[in-house]
Amino acid sequence: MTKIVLTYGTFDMFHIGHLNLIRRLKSFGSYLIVAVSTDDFNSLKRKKTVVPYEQRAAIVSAIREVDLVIPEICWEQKREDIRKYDVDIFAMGDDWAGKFDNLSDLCEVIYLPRTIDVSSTQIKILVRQGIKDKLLEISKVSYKLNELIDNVILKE
Ligand code: C2G
Repeated sequence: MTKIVLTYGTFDMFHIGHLNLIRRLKSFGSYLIVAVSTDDFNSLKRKKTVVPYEQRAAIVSAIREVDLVIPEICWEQKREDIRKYDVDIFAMGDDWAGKFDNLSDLCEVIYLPRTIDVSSTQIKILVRQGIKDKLLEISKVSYKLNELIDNVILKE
């Protein structure tokens, strides 16, 4: 008997936390639907993303465990999606624990532990820090070069 699982997310800068969740979700059912937040909806969520919706959706739909990707365009679509796709289990990471219990009249609602020490935000911070370190290195080299120009070349 087909058991249908549904989850929602931004899935920006796809990482192991997203993959762990998707793999765990597939163990609960035989058909996994992932609703990926559109760029417009992310603006509504006040969530800045790096990767545009089309690419985020393409990456998620390429994952073996994912059977269908749909766009998430608003908070309110969940009830309609659950009915439309005859969902048995609605699931999210536990940073959302309790937030969607109101859907439990339509289907089972479960929250799974997040993967610790990884998030799109952390990845962005690490990348920014790497760029800052590189720029600092470049400025030191250019300072040395200027000194060289002053001391050697201009002195002749
Ligand atoms: N997640 C996780 N472990 C992480 C990071 C994220 O398990 N280290 C889970 C989140 O709990 C969520 C899913 O991966 O269930 C997607 O996370 P985000 O892309 O951050 O999605 P979010 O912005 O929480 O959007 O209507 C619901 C929202 O669209 C959820």
